[in-house]
Amino acid sequence: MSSLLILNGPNLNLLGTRQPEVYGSTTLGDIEAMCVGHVSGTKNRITFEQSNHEGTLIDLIHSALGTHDGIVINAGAYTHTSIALMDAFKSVALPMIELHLSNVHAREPFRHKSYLAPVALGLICGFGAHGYVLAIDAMLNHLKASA
Ligand code: CA2
Repeated sequence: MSSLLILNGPNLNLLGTRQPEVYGSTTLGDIEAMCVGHVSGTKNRITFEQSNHEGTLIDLIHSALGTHDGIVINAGAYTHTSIALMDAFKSVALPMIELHLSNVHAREPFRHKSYLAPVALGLICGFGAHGYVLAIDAMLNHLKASA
């Protein structure tokens, strides 16, 4: 059995309500239900969180130690700016997957930089909401293989 923390950063609470041409029409609530449904019937568990605040995300990463086995994060724009989030992942040393709905490499150059990528197990981007399911499966597979 594995326990995963799925973290969502700034503005992702607005998913499905604005810019559907970029981010789709699925809400974050729909994505959470999809993730919960994906692990239901297994012994694996997920906790789904969203915050617009860098410090809150860092607190959640710290509290994952001893509680969760791996973290999937869509850090939103903090991906491209936050050394503090990178340090938090370095300090807890839990396996982490960086996730984006959009293909950040096909977008503006400032979205090509990630402070999280160097400390991530791997990256998933460009598959919209389905990326969350891909990330859960990738993390569960990694945890099983390294048990
Ligand atoms: O593609 C992704 O998942 C991103 O992490 C989304 C971030 C963006 O800054 C990253 O470069 C890529 C933005 C999230 C904003 O979400 C909104 C959703 C609906 C309406 C407005 C913003």
